[in-house]
Amino acid sequence: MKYSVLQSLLVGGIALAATSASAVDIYSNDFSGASPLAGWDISQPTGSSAGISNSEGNPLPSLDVSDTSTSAFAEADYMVSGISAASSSGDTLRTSFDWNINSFACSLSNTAANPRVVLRNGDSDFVTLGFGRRGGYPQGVALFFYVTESAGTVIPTSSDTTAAAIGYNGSSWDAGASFGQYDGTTPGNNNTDGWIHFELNYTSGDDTIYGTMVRNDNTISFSWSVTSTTLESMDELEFRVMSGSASEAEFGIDNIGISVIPEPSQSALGLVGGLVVLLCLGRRVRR
Ligand SMILES: [Ca+2]
Ligand SMILES: [Ca+2]
Repeated sequence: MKYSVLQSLLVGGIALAATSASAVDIYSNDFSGASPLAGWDISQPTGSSAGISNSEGNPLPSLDVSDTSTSAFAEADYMVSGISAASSSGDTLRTSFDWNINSFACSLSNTAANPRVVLRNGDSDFVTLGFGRRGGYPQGVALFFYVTESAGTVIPTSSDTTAAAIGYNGSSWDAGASFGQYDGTTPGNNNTDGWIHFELNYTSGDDTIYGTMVRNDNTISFSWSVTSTTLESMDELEFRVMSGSASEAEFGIDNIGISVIPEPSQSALGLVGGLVVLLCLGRRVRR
């Protein structure tokens, strides 16, 4: 009996040791703190705004962007530091957040004016997630989230749909990826079924970023080529939320989480494995 208690303690200790090598939190914000926008740089020219919403959130409150101007856009930026200090070769940077687009209106011909979240490394766009619309899809005009690098080429065209539209394979949409058709000239007529969860993973030194979009019960995977960099050299990662100049939109961001996932250490795994073997042997001997 004493032995099984000891065994339980040891197994618990090993489990703790194995999980303690998990994520190092760098930044998180559910916008419920006393100063939820501390450190954020907000730009909200006439007709657009970015600030805390106490009427929408997952749960309340959230960061809300409202843009009713067809010439201006709102922007909220946060410079995330501490990634380089927390990282070493092989580690993975994980960025996650929830996104809810309540309304969106944009001309089909507009090619650079969508609501989007941009991760920037230094002065360069690292990866962009946006919400846009485009003709030429199986169901005609389609709404979708897309992934690309730079905001300059944000709307996928009918020639690069497979590369950029999330959950589109060139002829059909994955479950949960299409947002259907609507009259894009009127804002306020597009509800995307609530909060959609995004997660982006980038392993130091890789040239691809991997993401998932979870909408209702559907998980849609995507990836995009990025300019290779190391997390050890990433002094600051800018988390940029913005609406589009020529478009109108109202959307929310919530539950931002940025963390570094250490590469599993071979020696640590070996140590855990060895302890488990010793425990099993001990159990046999004592029986
Ligand atoms: Ca919240
Ligand atoms: Ca605008």
